[in-house]
Amino acid sequence: DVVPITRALISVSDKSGIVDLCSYLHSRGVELLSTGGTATALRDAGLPCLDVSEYTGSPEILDGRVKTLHPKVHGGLLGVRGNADHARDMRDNGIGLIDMTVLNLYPFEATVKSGGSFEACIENVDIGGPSMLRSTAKNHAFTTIVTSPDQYDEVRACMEDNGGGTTLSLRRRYAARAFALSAAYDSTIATWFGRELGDGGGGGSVVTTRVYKPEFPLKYGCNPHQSPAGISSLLNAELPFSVLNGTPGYINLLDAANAWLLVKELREATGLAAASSFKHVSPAGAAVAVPLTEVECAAYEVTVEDAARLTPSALAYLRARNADPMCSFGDFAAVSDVVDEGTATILKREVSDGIIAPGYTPEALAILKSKKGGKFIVLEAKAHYVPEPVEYREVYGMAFSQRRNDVVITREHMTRNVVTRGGVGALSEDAIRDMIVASICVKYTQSNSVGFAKDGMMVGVGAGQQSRVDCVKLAGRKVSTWYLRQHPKVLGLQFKKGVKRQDRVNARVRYIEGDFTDEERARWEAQFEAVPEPLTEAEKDEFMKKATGVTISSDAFFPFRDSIDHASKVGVSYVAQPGGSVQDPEVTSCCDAYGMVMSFTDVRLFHH
Ligand code: 93A
Repeated sequence: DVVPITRALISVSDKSGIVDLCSYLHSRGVELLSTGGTATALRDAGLPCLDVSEYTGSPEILDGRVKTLHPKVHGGLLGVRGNADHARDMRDNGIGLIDMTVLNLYPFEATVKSGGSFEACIENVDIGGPSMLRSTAKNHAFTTIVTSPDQYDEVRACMEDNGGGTTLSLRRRYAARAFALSAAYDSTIATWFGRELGDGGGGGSVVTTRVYKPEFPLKYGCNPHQSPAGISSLLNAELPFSVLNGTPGYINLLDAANAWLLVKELREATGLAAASSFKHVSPAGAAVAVPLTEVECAAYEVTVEDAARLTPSALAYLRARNADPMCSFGDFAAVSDVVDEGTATILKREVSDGIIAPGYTPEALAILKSKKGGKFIVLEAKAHYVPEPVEYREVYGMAFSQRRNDVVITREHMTRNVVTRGGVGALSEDAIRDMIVASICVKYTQSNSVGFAKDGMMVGVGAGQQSRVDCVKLAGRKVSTWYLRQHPKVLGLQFKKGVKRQDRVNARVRYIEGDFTDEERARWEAQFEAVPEPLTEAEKDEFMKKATGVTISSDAFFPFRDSIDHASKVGVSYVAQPGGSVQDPEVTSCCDAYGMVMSFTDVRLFHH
């Protein structure tokens, strides 16, 4: 399998590392052929090399457009060793064998990114490079194609171990990478061309191609029978995170991507540390670091030791996880800031699948790695990752493309068109913050969605309902539950020792709901030291009368006033929605009647 290298053709635009590699090749007695700029670089470093033009007997012509496109180059690369007919053809035409090509292509993408003119971009479409790349890769049984400086060390090591030759396995791997590079190069050109012709890269008459490189296989997709499954990144890009611990699954990664974007945007919009808790690709909770009240500390079971650990990240996480702790069971969490020991300690006791954050202190990482018998998923988000502006997905054989939802939600959206009576003057700073928090939250919630926020924290998220009013009812029920978890009777529940954390969470919710069957009641009561007094409807209503200052944000307009009527029952004072319904005037006067302040943001935030 080992083929010795006797002659190599070197033609690189990116010249990093090339002198080192060629010094090595020279030291092994390899004859170097090279093109214009590359030859100059090698000679400047004192390495002997033969110009391709001299080798072929044909000068570089047409401003370099034709330099290696010659039978002496391609014949030398494509000739099958040991084939008598090929040997004869080569002899008759004065063609010698070339065993290796070291090459990288004209920087087309960099030219586009640096704002090069149409003509400059076209001039940077490499023709001779991809031709040599394909010839060498096709004939990989005998020839070695090296396409990136990150391969130079490995090539050198392989030659060193194999008496100056390369192995078939290395040549095959490099050939596969070369073809992928060639495909990605053409794909980039095709996509750019499409955009230049005005199709936005997203349809029209011009073909848009994408080339992905597999990153890692997934155990299965949405369900165990959906195998194989995997995760890929664009060939010229990278994944937006790295895996520090555990094996993420398909839904974990969908959760992680959305959860991370949500906290990143919350952080940027409010300047506060943020956290989110995702289940089935919608947030169960999300929050920014606002201090807790004493009653909240009791309701969220914050211990005296916890109180000492409440860094901004820990605070944001505690709030996000305690918006709807029943739904957050087995969640995927995201934190906007470096995760510290305090946050990790508080997270460790929750039942959770994983976390994504921009970094971890060594202490925090050690704590998280020990969770779930070592299987807790820890992802490190690349904070400065910038995705392509157009995103794609496939469903039932159709490829959908759209511009990413890159709208930046700001206070401007909340303040420029306050349509209710008091105008913008009726909005407090806290209300503006909560409108932003709730709107960013619905941006990453499956539609239809509404979100209720209070004190920088989501206190009820309604996701994936076909009617808006159902969404409001569902999320409104969560707001009531959140409030009633702070009722003295709930705080006073005396659990027996040994009742687990999540069972306590669920038992409190059932106490608030109160609709037990006889069977269920007996089992529920068994968890307490003494049978709790019921929490009556009258007591709940009385307590909820104190609810106020809640914000609701909706991902699209309210088509009827019914949603506002329902929202009024859970203390809503502020409303953010895009507006644009024929019933806007009725909805506005309804808000006025309840004394609510409503902003039209003019941005619809559907998410699927
Ligand atoms: O202009 S080309 O399309 N025509 C060619 O015949 C050719 N041969 C090599 N581009 C060609 N190349 C490319 O030149 C290589 O792919 C490489 O990127 C670059 C190296 O040029 P130089 O050695 O002059 O810096």
